[in-house]
Amino acid sequence: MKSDQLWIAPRVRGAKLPVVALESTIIAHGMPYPVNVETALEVESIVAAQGATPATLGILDGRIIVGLSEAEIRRMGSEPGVLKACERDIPLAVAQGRNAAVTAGASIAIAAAAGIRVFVTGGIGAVGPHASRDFDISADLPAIAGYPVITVCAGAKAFMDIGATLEWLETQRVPVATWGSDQFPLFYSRRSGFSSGWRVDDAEEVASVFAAKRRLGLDGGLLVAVPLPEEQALPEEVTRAAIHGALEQAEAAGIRGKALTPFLLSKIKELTGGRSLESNIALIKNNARVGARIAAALGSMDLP
Ligand code: PSU
Ligand code: MN
Repeated sequence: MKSDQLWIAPRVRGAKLPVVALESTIIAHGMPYPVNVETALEVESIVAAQGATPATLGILDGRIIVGLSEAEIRRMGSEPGVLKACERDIPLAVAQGRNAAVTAGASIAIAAAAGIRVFVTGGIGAVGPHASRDFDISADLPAIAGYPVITVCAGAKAFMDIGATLEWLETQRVPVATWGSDQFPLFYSRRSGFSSGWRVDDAEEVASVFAAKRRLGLDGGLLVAVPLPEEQALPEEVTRAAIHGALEQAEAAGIRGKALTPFLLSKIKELTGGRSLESNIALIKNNARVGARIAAALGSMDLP
């Protein structure tokens, strides 16, 4: 993607502080209004409070915007008909002058074009629960593997196939760190039963491995999975029961493709009596804190 095709907000273009990119699918399709808008604005404040500059990404009227204003975030979160754009949908949204929220993968592509090195989301899309039969592997994964951006998340969304996702990331040369834990998290819950093999306890270590990857001339990104603090996480059995119920309902209703993730998120919310949404809000804020610290650590390094 060419950087001259982006609308970079002046406060992002002129930023003296390191920039952290944020996505908008979580706003338009991942959470209900108005908590979606409130959360997006709070996440921006958290990034700013940690000494970094937040830049929420999205497409409005066909323009790819790096650094949505508060009013633009509100549009994203409340207007009907906002597309969910993964990377392949960006040209369509631009050519047709559409409003589109960008997924993690699309955000990573835009961040790379804008020269932003750190991207924060809630949970990435990954190898789907029936991938061996329906080939549903999120376009988030090849973006993480292909662009020089560090993605900070709470793991893959809980209904993904975590084991297969970690295998995919290894095949595609993505270093995967787990933050302060030996286990890869399960989005709303702290433990998935899988290890990534690399535990980190500080932002400098993440930054130094990314810097080494750049100096070695190796393309692509790095994934950091941050488990929620115990007090805010859902017990693993609550998450697993809700996933099971939600997947059954999706199957019965024949939900497929890009509609699946928003459907499952909202069913899981119903099945947990709203607790999953609370965890989702807590985890994105937690990830923002970690992402801003990594951006600050990177900011003091010389990166090729
Ligand atoms: N994280 C959340 N909620 C979300 C998403 C991430 O906490 O809704 C979005 C991201 O934009 C991610 C997308 O890219 O879900 C994945 O969709 P799919 O599984 O269809 O690729
Ligand atoms: Mn998918």
